[in-house]
Amino acid sequence: MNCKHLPSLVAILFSGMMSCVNKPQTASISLDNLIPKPASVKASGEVFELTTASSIFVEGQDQDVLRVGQFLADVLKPATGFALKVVNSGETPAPGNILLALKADTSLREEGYELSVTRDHVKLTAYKPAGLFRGVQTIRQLLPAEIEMPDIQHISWQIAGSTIRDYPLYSLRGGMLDVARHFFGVEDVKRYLDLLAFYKMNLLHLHLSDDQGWRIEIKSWPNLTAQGGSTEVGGGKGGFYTQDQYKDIVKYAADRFITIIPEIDMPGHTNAALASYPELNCNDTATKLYTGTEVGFSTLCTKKEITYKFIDDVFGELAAITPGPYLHIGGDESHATKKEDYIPFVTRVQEIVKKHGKLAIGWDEIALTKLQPNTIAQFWADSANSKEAVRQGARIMMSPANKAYLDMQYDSTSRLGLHWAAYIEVDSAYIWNPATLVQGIGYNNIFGIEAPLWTETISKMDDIEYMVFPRLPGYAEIGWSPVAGRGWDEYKIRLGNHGRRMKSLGIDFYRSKLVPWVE
Ligand code: TNX
Repeated sequence: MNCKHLPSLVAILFSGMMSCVNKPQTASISLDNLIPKPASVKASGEVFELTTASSIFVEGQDQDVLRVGQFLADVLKPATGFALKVVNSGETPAPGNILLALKADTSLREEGYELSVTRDHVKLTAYKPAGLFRGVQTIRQLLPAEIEMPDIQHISWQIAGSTIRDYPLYSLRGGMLDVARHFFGVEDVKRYLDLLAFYKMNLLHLHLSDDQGWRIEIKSWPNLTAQGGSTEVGGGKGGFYTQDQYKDIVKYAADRFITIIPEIDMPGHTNAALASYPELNCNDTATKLYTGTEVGFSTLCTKKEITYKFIDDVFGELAAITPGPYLHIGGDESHATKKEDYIPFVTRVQEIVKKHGKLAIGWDEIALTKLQPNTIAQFWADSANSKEAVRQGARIMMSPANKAYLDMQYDSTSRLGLHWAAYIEVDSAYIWNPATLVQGIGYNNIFGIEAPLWTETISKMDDIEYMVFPRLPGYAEIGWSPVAGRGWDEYKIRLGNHGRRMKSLGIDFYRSKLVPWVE
């Protein structure tokens, strides 16, 4: 390594302890660039080096822990070229190894973890396997950014010595992907799950139906996908997930400790269903498929009994393949449904969800109805609705459109996206606090935070990545990290340093001028 070319202050910090001669290549290691920022970090001043001789020791017999160990081995392999062994053993590992173990510290709850890195070891402990998985993401981010490259990098794999104790602020944090306006296949969804997991998010809401498309196989109503899944915005060929493919997505998510929340939007946003089955329409006539981007023109026929049989069948099949506790019922922008029809409809749909053993989530308009205990309202636009939901004892999923909508343009020059709610530059996306945004909705009322990506203007994975990055890491931090000790001026430095990491992950992110990118 050429000492003149140490890339950053942080590397210089550690260069005192490292020999500048005989080291392969630059290693920029730092404790200062983690996103989301951990609850507490103490530097030890030592450096651990991962080598081809390292192994990952896993304590105990928990299969999930073993799986997390294997996940770590798998993510470290491409760039290091090391075939790290996962060793299930009770013995104390010799120096140079990584250890993963559960411990009976309930204060770490579901997702917290402790990480100790010394010259001799990397020791990751948690109360639950999910905590180990979140901690594994920290290990990835403590290694040089090249660790995310898909091929072998000849550098030394050092980790800055530290003690980290970390846990999330909110228990649900994630994204929504609209696969209805444009369809995205299983591989795209898996990549999105990988990227959510990298930033310690634990929820993916899939918007599975809308005017332009029905995207999930329902065996008792096959025309929903045969007809309703056959197109998308712009008239492309659309698509849908078979139930087996959906189960594969759910499993892939569960392997990353991510919950899938499936949404069937109703009574509005239903043209794809109305075009597939004439009997769902009040006039018994199927509508035409729709490939435009207007909203608010469709409605299920709320007065017909067959409508509730349809919903019962759809939610019955969906509940059977969704292990997570939630079903999203939509409920937004039902401008074609009279208010006096909307209220009994949503009331009854909540009962159907309950009958199938699930909890209902709906966009904030559902607060106009009587909410079942434990129903969740998703705040997107109307604070009065959301306050009404709180008054009824519901909890709020925070997705304010003018702060958290990933389909909003960054500025007026953005090549993709809409701007009806706001232009959302990277600083604006970061500078807000879910617990103080709406008067009367505080920390204890908040169920989680979610950044939705609507896809009227987005038709391929590259476009998804351009809109999602670099805003998503900010949402991940808002959801995970304590408010004290972080702020835009220091965050933008950390984000800038993630430029190389995102690039290594193959993400073509928006290079906001507000961020000092290091690539
Ligand atoms: C509003 S947000 C919608 C969606 C659109 C989105 C576009 C919400 C609950 N409904 O149907 O896709 O705006 O930004």
